[in-house]
Amino acid sequence: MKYLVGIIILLERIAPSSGLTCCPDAWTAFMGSCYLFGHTPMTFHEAAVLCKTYEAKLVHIETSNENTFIEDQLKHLYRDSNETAWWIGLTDENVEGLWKWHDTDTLATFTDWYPGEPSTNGGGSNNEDCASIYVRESFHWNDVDCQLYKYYPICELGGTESSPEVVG
Ligand SMILES: [Ca+2]
Ligand SMILES: [Ca+2]
Ligand SMILES: [Ca+2]
Repeated sequence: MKYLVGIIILLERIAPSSGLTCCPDAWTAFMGSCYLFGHTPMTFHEAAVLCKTYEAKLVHIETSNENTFIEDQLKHLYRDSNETAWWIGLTDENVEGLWKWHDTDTLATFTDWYPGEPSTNGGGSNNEDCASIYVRESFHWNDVDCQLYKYYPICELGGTESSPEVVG
């Protein structure tokens, strides 16, 4: 019995709060991923590079739950820091109108575009290839020029892109 208790204590030390996502300082856990909300505005590609330095990615929002979580966090940031626009890792830079998650080349299945967005899918005179979340569009998504604007990065660590097949 003593040994068993010892082993359990040891396991707790190796894997603290097992079952919960363990995030680095300043990152926020949600459903198996960790998120970092950057406070320096930058271009889409700068944001993607920044996330990579953390071995993370510019956030992939794949579900309505994840979208609601992000939206709630951004509402707090807007209220507390007056930040107004953020990059998410979605782009149609490669093929106009094909919105893919940056880094993995996976087509977006869940989206939360603001009405009328994305606005340059047809290849208008503007070049709006990167997705953002903007306060003025009620925290819904909008495609904008990737280089012209400096928005805040949202990095995501973990999260399974190729989630294991559900057997059954
Ligand atoms: Ca995700
Ligand atoms: Ca576009
Ligand atoms: Ca747009």
